[in-house]
Amino acid sequence: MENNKPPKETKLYVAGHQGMVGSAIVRNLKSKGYKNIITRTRSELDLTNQAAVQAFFKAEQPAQVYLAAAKVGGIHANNIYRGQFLYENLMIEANIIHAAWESKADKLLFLGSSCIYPKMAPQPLTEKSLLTGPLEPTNEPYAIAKIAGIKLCETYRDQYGANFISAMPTNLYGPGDNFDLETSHVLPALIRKIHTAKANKSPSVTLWGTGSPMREFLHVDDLAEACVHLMHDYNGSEWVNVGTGSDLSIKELAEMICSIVGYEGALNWDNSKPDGTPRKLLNVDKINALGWTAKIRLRDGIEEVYQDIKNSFE
Ligand code: GFB
Repeated sequence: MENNKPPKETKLYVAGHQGMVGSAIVRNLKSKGYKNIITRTRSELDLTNQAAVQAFFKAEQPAQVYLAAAKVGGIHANNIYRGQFLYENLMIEANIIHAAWESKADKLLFLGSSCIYPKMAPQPLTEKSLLTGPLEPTNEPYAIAKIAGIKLCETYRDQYGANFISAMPTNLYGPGDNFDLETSHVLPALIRKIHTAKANKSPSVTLWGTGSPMREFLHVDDLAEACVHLMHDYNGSEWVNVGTGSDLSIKELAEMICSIVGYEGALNWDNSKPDGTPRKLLNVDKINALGWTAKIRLRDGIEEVYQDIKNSFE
């Protein structure tokens, strides 16, 4: 294992610093003493605008780039805004990766997603299963964009010798999550729905799908630690899975959230809504061997998120 830990004054650019992932990476870097972190809000820099991104990199010349900017959402948003998810993610990745190479950044970390793997690939999903079969249709556009990002890092390494690496996180949750019921991921949606059902004394709460799909959830602070670890210690061409190594059904997740919230009503399942992929548990042998493992227990992480957010629902 190599070690590229940069000096604390190294210029670091975190793209997407206002999002759940980017803000966790900034917190992690600051906690480690990094002082020269540059960021731009969406109104200051439109990452889908190639000329603007090129001008930004030319002026700032960051040494290391964390590419955490993306258009993201849960199963419904992925399925409805299919064109936007493909276009915006392709543009953001292509603009940043190309500009980072042009401005001679020493290193770049690209954030992908576990949905890049084929729907029916053997579980747990190893890095080797990429491009071995068809994707889950509900998030195929997002997955194709993320696969393109991985391939940009891989091919810029092959052709130009750029030290660009990729991490593939599983489903994430944590502070700064999106709690909008139309566009959010399942975990924040369930927290909100179950909290509201309790507050309204509703006898039941309706969740989407059958409850049988299996999902793995990683706290974003664990992901941020993994990202910084990979930036410092990993220089390989192959992308690296980042997860906890264990999963549970959506029904089990809902029951855990009911017990945290203190809701005792019934769970109804709306089968007109999609289940999505039946399972996407990541094999995390590779990142574990590189010296990182997830630390935050799911129940502890959800309790923390719930304490932080519950007063803002009213
Ligand atoms: O997190 P999620 O929206 O997306 O979870 P994916 C979807 C699963 O949770 C499905 C069930 O099985 C849904 O039927 N579910 C139950 C709900 N109730 C709800 C609810 O109220 N809201 C939501 N959102 N789901 C995502 C991709 O897939 O995985 C992204 O959309 C990304 O692209 C992410 O890759 C990692 O886990 O299916």
